[in-house]
Amino acid sequence: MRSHSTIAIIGAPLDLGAGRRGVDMGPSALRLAGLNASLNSLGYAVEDLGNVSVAQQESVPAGPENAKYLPQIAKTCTKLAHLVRDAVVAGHLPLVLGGDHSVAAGTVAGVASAFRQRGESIGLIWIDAHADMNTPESSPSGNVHGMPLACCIGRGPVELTHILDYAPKVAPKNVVLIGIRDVDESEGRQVRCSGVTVFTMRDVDERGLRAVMTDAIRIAGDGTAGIHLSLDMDSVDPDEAPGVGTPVRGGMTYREAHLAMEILSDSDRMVSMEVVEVNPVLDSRNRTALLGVELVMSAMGKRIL
Ligand SMILES: [Mn+2]
Repeated sequence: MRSHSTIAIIGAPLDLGAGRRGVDMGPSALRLAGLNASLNSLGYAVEDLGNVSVAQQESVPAGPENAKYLPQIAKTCTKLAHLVRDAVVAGHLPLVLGGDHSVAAGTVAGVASAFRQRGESIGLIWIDAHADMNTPESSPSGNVHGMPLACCIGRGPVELTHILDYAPKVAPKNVVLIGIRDVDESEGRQVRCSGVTVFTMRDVDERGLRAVMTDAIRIAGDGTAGIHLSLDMDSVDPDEAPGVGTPVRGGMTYREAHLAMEILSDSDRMVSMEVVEVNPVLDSRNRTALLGVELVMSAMGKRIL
């Protein structure tokens, strides 16, 4: 018996947090890859809420050099947080389609806040090539998509840490970062003192994904009402997922990525999910979005047999 029968899809075509353009087409690419019908085929009712509105990059000032487009990103993330919270309160499983990874500040705020109203907390599994734990003070680029995990644990610009008026959204002891292989130097210091559990690609190589995911689910699930999965498509090796803004060699294989989703699905602890950083401009025949849909399917319970 599944704990959710309806999936609420919310597109967040945000590209203001990324250094390269095109990621705003991510939600279209994922829908075009057959997302909604695929979820239907697994037996879910799908409620597609469309896309949240996003400012057009050409029509707004870039704003602060160390956190570009911060006011506009905060506005979109706040709208997204409300939609996500309402979906959780309605008993649905929200599935957010990015957009660059800064949308996670909104998604996580919405999910966490819905459970907080019931006196409960959530855990967070963040699968990514990067740590996304920069702050405006540490960021070499000023691109906000390198900051959302820091925001979720209460570090960073108040416009993002305090969406829905409180922080942190998730306790660091319930946050697990998996798959990283490219960390900025000053960001690395912030990761090490954050209290977040990190499994780098070396851990995945040495211990295997089964062991890493088992630990991750235990840590993110410890004392929490459920787990949010934030899946950055750049976690997968660029050979399989070329359509991302910041590809890094040495990522998860096709099967490792599926296995991570299958193990999380088996746990029945996932309460919400997002897929981010699909960039059709950099992709080849939409294969990164097609893989994204496949991974969503595995996370939502599709089995080989
Ligand atoms: Mn990311």
